[in-house]
Amino acid sequence: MVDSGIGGLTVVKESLEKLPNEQIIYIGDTARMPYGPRTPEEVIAFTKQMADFLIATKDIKLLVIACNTATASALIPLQEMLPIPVIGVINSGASRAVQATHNQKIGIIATEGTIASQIYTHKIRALNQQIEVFSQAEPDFVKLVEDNQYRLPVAQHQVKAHLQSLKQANIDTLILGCTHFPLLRPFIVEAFGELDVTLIDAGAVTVDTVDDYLKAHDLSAQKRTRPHHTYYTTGDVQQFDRIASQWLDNQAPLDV
Ligand code: DGN
Repeated sequence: MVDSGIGGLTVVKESLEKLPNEQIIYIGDTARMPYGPRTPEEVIAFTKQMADFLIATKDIKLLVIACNTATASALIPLQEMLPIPVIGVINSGASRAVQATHNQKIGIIATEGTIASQIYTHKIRALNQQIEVFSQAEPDFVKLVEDNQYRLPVAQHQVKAHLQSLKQANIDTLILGCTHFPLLRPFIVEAFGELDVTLIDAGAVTVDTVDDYLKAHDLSAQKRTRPHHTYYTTGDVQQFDRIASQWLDNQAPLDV
């Protein structure tokens, strides 16, 4: 599994619950994040480097691009270049949101790269042309998470202020189109107040797609005693370990 930083850990968390027999090897490219403002060529090159490392040294059977920004640019190129199956987070998030909306108004928050690609809008419209899509880039939210400020009042205020326009748009479904954003979920829920908005965690719903794929291709791991998971970061190991242990509720030190 790869991400630009710690955001993909939201996908890891879901995988640990839903796919307990699978061994996870994760890379967060924290040293080169954020990916949001980078060119598609850079994002493809960085994602390919991580994938090559995992294939060459860890013999992985499937790659999950646990990052919307990287999925938007690199999913198709990597599916063509790599010898193993590659699953991204956008298709699953878009189709789950289309199933969830009743008033045909879907909001998307993501990085500037994902929003600029318009990939969510295209996927949603391909499934249902009647749906109105309201997209909003939220690069500052990624920083709040990576700086470990995601539970502080500063995050609460920013989230509330930034989501006002989506609240006024009367959406009933919001795609968390960046794998960092589920860490801000309590503040996002609070920002919509009395409005009943269904949050779609694109990364988390992707785990169901991974499960289906593994079963359909007879690739699911056999039940075994506690698979050993490994986490890599290209950045600060201690900061990564601090946030990862906290988010994954891990009492013992992680293998970072
Ligand atoms: N977590 C990443 C995503 O889902 O788009 C991007 C974070 C970033 O690099 N800006």
